[in-house]
Amino acid sequence: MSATRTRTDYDAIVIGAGFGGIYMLHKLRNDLGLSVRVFDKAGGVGGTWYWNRYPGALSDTEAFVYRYSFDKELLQEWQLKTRYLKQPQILAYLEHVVDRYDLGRDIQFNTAIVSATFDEAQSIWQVTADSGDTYTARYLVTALGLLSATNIPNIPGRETFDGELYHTGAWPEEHDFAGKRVGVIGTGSTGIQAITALAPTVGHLTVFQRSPQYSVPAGNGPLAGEVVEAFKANYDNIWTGVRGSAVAFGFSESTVAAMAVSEEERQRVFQEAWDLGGGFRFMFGTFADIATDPDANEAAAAFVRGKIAEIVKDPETARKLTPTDLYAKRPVCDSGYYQVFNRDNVELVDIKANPIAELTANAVRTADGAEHELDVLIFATGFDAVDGNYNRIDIRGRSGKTMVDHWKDGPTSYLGVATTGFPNLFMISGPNGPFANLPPSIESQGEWICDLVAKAEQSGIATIESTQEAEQAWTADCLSIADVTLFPKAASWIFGANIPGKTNTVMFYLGGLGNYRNHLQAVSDNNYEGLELRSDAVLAPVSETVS
Ligand code: FAD
Ligand code: NA7
Repeated sequence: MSATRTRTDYDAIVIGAGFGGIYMLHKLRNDLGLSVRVFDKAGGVGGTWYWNRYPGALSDTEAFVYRYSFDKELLQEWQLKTRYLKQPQILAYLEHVVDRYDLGRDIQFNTAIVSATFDEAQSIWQVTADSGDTYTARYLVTALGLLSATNIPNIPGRETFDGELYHTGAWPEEHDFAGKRVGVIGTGSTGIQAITALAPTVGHLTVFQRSPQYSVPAGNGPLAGEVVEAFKANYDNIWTGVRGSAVAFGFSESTVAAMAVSEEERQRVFQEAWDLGGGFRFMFGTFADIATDPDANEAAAAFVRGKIAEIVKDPETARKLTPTDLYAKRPVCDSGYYQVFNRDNVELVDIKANPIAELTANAVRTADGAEHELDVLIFATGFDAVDGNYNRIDIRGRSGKTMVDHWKDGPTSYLGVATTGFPNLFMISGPNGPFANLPPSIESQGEWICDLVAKAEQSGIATIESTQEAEQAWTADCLSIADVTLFPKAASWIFGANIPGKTNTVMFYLGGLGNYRNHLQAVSDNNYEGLELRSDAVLAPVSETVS
């Protein structure tokens, strides 16, 4: 086929150098022998773990499965010392993988991609960087990150604030908060981690809480040598279990309904999970229906409320910290979060009851007129999740149609990896991909995409594109699965509810990684049904810049 093709700069362009982009570069370049260029606006690899350097930043997937599974030797070599990994450790791991596979020479940093246009005449993608430079490729892989586009609320007076102002997802290299008056807005997973780590290190900490959280202990700590050895001896089984499970967190998910056991047994199971630690484990390892049955959900929620009452000494603070709604956001865990509010230097402001009115030069002023004076204000206000980074790039597919227009009623996809009208564009963790531990989910998608590209290369297929029917059917499936759960009833980023004006819609396949992988397998076994593989389009030539 190559004789009939005209040259592109690369066979494939990958945007993003986190877990997803690194894996795609390895697969496409090292396994398929394609020429690949990765672009990232960051100054280094790591994605999430490059940007989120705030104090306390930690993966709450346990370390033994928060990693790639493909390199069996590395699984044996890597020193696991603690149950969870802190941000610097995850960054060091990803940097090591990049070095180990000599990937760095094909990654270009400090380069934001601002547009990507599909040239229908030649069946190639042209991407443009913020420098104005353009690059062409036959395949475009978007590994833009599902929790990456920061959400900074447009609070009146933001620009007048004279102190230090940070978002946790764009954390500065250096900071010194010793003795300072620090404020944190947001009590999601990130806020909880940051607040817990900051409290003992700052002068005064003011926590601005809109929604109280159900949080359970993470249970972090050193791993005994025998535990690590057992992981290493059993990795094949571990990964088989992870890939076949729902949330893919490396623990056995419960099959027992919460209301099928006695009250005493329920409390025992909750207490055991509380003592063991882990947010996903508490929601999915205790009983099978915490996320689906209102009574089961309330039982779990009531257990956590009871713990808050036990831990927090001041009754009024405890009341403010106690959620009363469903336990149906991404489950979170902590390293002593509720305990922090027993400290003399920590103050809780309930901004649901008493909203932030404005920022002044040196304070957050709340609706009651109180001025909370600060030297530092930290936004732990989350992300424009899933499609956020897509909307920040001018992506144009067939007939010049923009992705923004295609997704105007909410982002959709076929299997989380492809979307109609955007041929040869493959998404890692695109809309309606699995809601699960991300590394095995990313590997599942990456392997599947790589197999598909290999098939295209071997068979002279010029374009791969999902059909509208397949995309609609996948979206409908995702919606109906979500409706079986309680998650749509809680306002969170999982449905886009955290961003004012964003369409509230399903953005994940909540059917579990195991079922998702079965779908991928069935589609490829069925000659990639739902995708149109066309060889009749004009063939773009194989790139000559093979690395
Ligand atoms: P990312 O790591 O987000 O990488 C995307 C990259 O794309 C970024 O480096 C970004 O700079 C780049 N990019 C985006 N747009 C452009 C552009 N236009 N031009 C150039 N570059 C661009 N997941 C779990 O499974 N378990 C956890 O415990 C867990 N903890 C988390 C904790 C935090 C604080 C956060 C924020 C996320 C956490 N996640 C967790 C989710 C985490 O994002 C994923 O696990 C994983 O790191 C995602 O990898 P990725 O490569 O898909 O995306
Ligand atoms: P989340 O889970 O979206 O949490 C953001 C927090 O910020 C949450 O408490 C929000 O309150 C709060 N928030 C958001 N916007 C505002 C405004 N405008 N005013 C006040 N408070 C606000 O983000 P995280 O970074 O904690 O976690 C995201 C994922 O990343 C997490 O699950 C991990 O996987 C890593 P709300 O609840 O909306 O009332």
